[in-house]
Amino acid sequence: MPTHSQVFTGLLLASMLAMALHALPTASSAPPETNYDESLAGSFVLPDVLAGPDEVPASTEIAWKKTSRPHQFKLLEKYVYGRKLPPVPVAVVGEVERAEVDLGSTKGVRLQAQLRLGTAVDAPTTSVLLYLPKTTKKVPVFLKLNFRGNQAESDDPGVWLPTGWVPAETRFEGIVDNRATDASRGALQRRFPVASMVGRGYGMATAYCGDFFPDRPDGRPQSVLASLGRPVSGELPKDEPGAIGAWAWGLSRILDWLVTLPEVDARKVIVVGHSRLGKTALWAGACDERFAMVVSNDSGCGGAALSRRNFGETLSVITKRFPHWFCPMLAEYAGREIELPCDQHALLAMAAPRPLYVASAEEDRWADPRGEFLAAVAAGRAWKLYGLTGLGTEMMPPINTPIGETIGYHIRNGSHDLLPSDWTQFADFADRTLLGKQRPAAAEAAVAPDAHSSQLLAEFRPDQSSLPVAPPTDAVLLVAPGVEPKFTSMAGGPINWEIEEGSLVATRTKNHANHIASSVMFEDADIHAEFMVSPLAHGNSGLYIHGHYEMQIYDSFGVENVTSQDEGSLYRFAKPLVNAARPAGEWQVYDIRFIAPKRNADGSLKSAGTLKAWLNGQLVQDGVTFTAPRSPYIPYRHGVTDYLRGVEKQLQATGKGPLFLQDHGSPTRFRNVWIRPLP
Ligand code: GTR
Repeated sequence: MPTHSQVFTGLLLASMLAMALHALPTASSAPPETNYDESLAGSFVLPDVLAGPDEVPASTEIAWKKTSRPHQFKLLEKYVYGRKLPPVPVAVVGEVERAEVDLGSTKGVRLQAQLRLGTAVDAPTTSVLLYLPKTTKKVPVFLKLNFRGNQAESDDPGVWLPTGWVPAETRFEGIVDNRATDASRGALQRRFPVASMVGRGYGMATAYCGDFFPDRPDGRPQSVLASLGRPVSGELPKDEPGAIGAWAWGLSRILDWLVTLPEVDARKVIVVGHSRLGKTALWAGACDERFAMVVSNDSGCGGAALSRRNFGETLSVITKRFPHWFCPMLAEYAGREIELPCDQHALLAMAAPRPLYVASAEEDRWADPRGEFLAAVAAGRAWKLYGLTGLGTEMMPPINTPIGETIGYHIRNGSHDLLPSDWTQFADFADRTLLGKQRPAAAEAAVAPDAHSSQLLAEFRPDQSSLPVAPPTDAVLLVAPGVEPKFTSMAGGPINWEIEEGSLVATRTKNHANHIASSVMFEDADIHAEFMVSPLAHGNSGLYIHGHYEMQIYDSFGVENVTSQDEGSLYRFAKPLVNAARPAGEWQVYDIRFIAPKRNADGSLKSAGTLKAWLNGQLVQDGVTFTAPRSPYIPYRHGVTDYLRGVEKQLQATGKGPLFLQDHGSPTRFRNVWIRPLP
């Protein structure tokens, strides 16, 4: 399955999106004119994110740092968030309160501090809640603002209640007359999974956003802005910061304090935010490069999503409903986003070269997941200047499949929220990018195949001298003359691939998920398949062994520099040793000896998988090893059904799985497909 075809990329995105669009309800709060039609969102040219004041794009890291980044930052100040606010001295009022706390299976330390922001006696204050692992080492810390007070983030009865105004909503209990009460404790703790994160070695810090700017259109006089000498009434300068500017400033002031703590690794504080506070986290990361990593969760319009896409929430809607969030200039571009000198990919690019994580949710169309993804793609050029890979792909991944190198991205199932499963991804990403831990897959890759397998592979020399090959007597025939094909559809029912002249022809579908799965399950096996590629859709198909590892079928005849996406490759693992592909329209043959990865009873890896493959009489794979699947299109992810979920569970439990013949939009023919399970 190649990624180098643009047409294919577009088709896949469009079809994935089409599926998502049909499956989901429209947001109830959406005004009637809200667009959820992808065909009306699509075509625009983004401003050049690398451009400097003279329009010249930076081509080096230095030019970016010195010229283009400051220019893009100024555009974001002027048109979106207002001018960055200056720092003030931060001091703890009284003492930091410390307490040992029980966090389920781990013990931790809870710190609470009231910080004075400025030197005046009546300077504003904020209360910071910080949980730390019990260790003598300096730890990385996640910092986020919250919507309803620290008490809502944790059911720990020792957490201080905020004393100021808190927004009340009927669906949110425990806020009485806009004041937090005990009944609101823990109401949002799903958004702040302290036990699991502290258990992983991270500190978790939070403060209430209303300490800096009460989140309402008339909140300005009660915000920190007056203490900073900013106007809080009357007509405001066009680039006057609003709530997001004040919240981002607040995050930096908390950071001022965090970096003084001996327990905190000052170079590893990660700013995180959800929704409007996700927009804020991104802006905070842009304003303050001391944040080591930036995480946006469902930040949408005015956050990670491109404003130029006319999809979900728009600038018209957001600047009317929340006039206090941005600078007054932004509202002037409502309805004429195309004229904005910057778009939100510039906001993401501000994080470069630091690790950036963008998270979306499938049902959160209001926040335009695809617009968030595309902004991350477009921002990647800034990382490239540093020799770093951002997302590493332009293809939106399937649901619940995190991707990326220095920019991470996932779209999970479910609705607009910040969930423990999102946090798991943030921590996995931070583990890798900030703490230098290996990806679990890479760690597994260090596990070698079973010693016995090299002997098994050495002995494997199939006869491919003339086609068709007669099956050995002990083979299980999956496709053979006079035999009902032993395959099911993705849903476990009858297949709809046609039989023509004794061979089975892949039925082409647009979303490339009409694979067929063998009803016979096996662990280690010899696999034989004869096939003929068609010139249509690059002849793309494949043998998806166990649904995890794909021996590629592709129209690669004559290709000089074959890659791990050409015929003969183990897709995304290893390119073929030689190009043995025959032209479209000729019968070809694969023989594969497949040794599956083996797991211990606790699920840990005992030995890696390996295989040897012959294609048309030539050796194309010789002992490639594999563990975690590498393709986001494996049948258990892309187009998955309940039946396949069951198959994957069985595979995990027994080590036995099916052989899939892949539909990739090309009418590939198959005949003489058999397997010989190895003892
Ligand atoms: C919505 C708003 C979004 C998002 C969200 C939130 O009402 O339209 O931009 O920020 O609130 O913060 O939960």
